[in-house]
Amino acid sequence: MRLEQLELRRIALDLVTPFRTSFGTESRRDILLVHVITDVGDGWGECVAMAEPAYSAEFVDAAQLVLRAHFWPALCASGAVEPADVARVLERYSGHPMSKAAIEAAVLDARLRADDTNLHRFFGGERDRVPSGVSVGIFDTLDELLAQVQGYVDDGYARIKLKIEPGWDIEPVRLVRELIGPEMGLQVDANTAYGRSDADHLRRLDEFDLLLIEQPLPEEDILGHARLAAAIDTPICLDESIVSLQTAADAIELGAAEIINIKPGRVGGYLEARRIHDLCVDRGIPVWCGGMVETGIGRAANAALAALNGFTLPGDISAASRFYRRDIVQHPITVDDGHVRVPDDPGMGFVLDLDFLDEVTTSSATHPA
Ligand code: NPQ
Ligand code: MG
Repeated sequence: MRLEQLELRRIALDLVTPFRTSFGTESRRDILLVHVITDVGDGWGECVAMAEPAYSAEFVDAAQLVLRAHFWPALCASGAVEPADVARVLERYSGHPMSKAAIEAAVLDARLRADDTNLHRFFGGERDRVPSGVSVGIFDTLDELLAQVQGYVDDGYARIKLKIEPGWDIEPVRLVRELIGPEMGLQVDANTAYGRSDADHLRRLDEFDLLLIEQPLPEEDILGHARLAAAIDTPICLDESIVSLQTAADAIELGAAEIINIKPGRVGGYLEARRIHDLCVDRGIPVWCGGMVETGIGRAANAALAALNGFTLPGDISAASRFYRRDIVQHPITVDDGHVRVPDDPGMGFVLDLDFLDEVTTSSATHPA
């Protein structure tokens, strides 16, 4: 297809409640949406970069700049573009996986809509609903944490993930395990908050029968994760460290990743995410679909990805209402009986609520091909 115009649109959405992790507290999302117009129709992608470079090096202002000044001109200069071409054309640019993922998603959305199909059919996932987990932030008090967790249990979520950091780990996990009972899936996510010398401390989590501990050590510390995996019983799952198919393969081979969290934004797109899934199936590594507090655009596509058979653990695909009072799509993801339905809407799986989208838009810039 021929690229005709790029629209970079920024929206602002308040979170229903502040979300605190080991790297900061978010109360409001400043989100970049990528809208491509082509000769076969248009498509939208969501960039999951945050306002600050804290979870990873990318941030939303940089994403907008690199897309306008580098990625869009390169794609236009390359001639006719299909979804699989995007990563190839952008390969010579280092980093910026979330920006690459967003424009690939927009091109894929346009292609799927033009072909009157959607991502679920394109990927061929066999399930039409997937178990839904919820990620729970850090609180000032244990009472607040337990009240939040009880609310999510009442909502029917299939598993709980607790954000942890030094000083907020053993006791919160102990109390939540007591609250939810021995059967319900429970896991923790440190977002790189620990160091190699914390192995003895983190081993204390072994008694709580956790599904996994996610990214305890810094992004670059593959060897540290391998050593930690050998030292504790709780399986080590990598998130931030896995930035590509190659890093996934290497981390598995080195024994650093017993489980992998797949996030399309972090690995440069849904097509690379699918390749990582396929690799993990081949290597016998369980995977689950992570989340970046997406709107309905990214949330729908994540559900289609998670319908693939290798996603054997519940993902962080929660109901839109976990984070937002109102979504920018017409059929927001809901949780029923602990599952989210894989959308059958066209393209990447959503129909935009254009009036509400306009209401929350903070800026829009268009760039010709
Ligand atoms: C993770 N996500 O798995 C992340 C990181 C994260 C669902 O736990 C605003 C936007 C706040 C994106 C907080 C979940 C966020 C965010 C955390 C992403 O590591
Ligand atoms: Mg994580």
